[in-house]
Amino acid sequence: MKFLILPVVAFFLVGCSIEPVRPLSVVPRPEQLVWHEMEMNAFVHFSINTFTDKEWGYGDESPQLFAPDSLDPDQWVRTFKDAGFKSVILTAKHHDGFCLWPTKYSEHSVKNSPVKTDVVKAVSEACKKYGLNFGIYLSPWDRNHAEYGRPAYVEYYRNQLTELFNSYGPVFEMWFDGANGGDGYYGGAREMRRINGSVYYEWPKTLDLVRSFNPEIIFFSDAGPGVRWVGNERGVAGETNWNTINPDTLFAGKPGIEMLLNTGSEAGSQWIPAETDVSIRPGWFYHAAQDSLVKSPDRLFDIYLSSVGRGSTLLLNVPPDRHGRIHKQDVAALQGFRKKLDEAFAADLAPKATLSGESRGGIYMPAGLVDSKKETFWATADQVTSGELLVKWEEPQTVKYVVLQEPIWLGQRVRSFTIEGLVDGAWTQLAAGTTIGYKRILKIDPVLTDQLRITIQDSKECVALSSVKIY
Ligand code: FUL
Repeated sequence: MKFLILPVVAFFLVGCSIEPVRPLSVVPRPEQLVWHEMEMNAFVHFSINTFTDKEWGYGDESPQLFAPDSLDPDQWVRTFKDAGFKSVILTAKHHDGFCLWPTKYSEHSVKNSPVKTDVVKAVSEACKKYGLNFGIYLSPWDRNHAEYGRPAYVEYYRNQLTELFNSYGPVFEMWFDGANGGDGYYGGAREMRRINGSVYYEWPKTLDLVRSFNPEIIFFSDAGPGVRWVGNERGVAGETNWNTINPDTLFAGKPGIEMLLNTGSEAGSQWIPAETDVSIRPGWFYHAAQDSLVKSPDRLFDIYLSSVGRGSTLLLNVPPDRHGRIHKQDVAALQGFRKKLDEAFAADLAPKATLSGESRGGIYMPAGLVDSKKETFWATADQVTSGELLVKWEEPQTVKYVVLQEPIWLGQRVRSFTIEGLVDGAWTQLAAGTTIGYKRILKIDPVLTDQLRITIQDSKECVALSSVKIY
């Protein structure tokens, strides 16, 4: 009996003496954590523009023009699933006002097209079939609607949200596009209608309405509140990328706003991470003339490194063609991209190394970086805001990528770090960076080494890393 009890008591005493790492004042909500873990989502721009070769329809296009001859949302979602995407966000309505579902609030919809298929339903069902989350883009700017710019349109917009959430849930992310170019058809008025977006749409009321359908929904808009725009459409998150930002500093037209969105702010009052939206083609919609301009697997891999690899989430747009299918050029690019991901991150070298470094002990030892348990990770004692981690192999290894993660459920803390390798007996810097956040992928010139030194030079509070992977 004694033998059993003593180790248990000893473990209990040691365990008790180690204070858990305190969370910072700004941390993600549980649904934001889930969003971070998704890493790659697909965006689908499909509308009447697909058939008129436009990016922004004027709003006067006849629904008769919407005529895919072999519409196949199952093929879209299967393609995304195979490529590793975790969700699909669909343009249920773009700026031209054409609705991809048979809404009862407008005649400008698929119900008056030759096809009649409820595309929103078909995509949401394919998502269920393949185990992907489903998200909705519903353009606030509507160039078709006669009442746009007046209170009746805001009511129409809310009615549509209610209809969508009641018919096609669950919806994990709601995408509110900030664009408003002014002129449009507007029920035949054909005029300029400028609005003050933050006042006109009465967003707080609309968000409350949507939350009544799904309290955990992630809202995208340039300024959040769920996730923010990354500040460009090139697929590039900030090398410094704080998940925190002050939302009241984010207003359209503010000088430098794109840069601020790109980097976030270290002292930000809210957790509003950057979502990196970019298209696989030059345009957001399909244009046959761009078939030869589909981004290559190499280019997509670079975008992955500059988005997911910088602690952001990638939202890659892949627009279906006029047949209603993902074009073979795009399918091939996605397959090549998947292959590159699988090859680059095939075998993690970290678990076969010995990891050492000063820690606060208990469940916070370096070994916790390579186990799959979330609650064990590497952390230093309180007040110790820098630290060194030594990674040592018995045999030299060729290293090409280092992947670091912070336990962001406790906030984001790392301000700067370096990675060095022992090459020909001397420590050589291989990479350096500022923020880590949910994930940071460092691509390094392939190097043969039996030791790496990862130094967290500066951290907001005690150092904490949740995972290290080496390829
Ligand atoms: C922009 C829109 O104007 C584009 O057409 C596209 O939908 C892009 C994702 O957002 O603001």
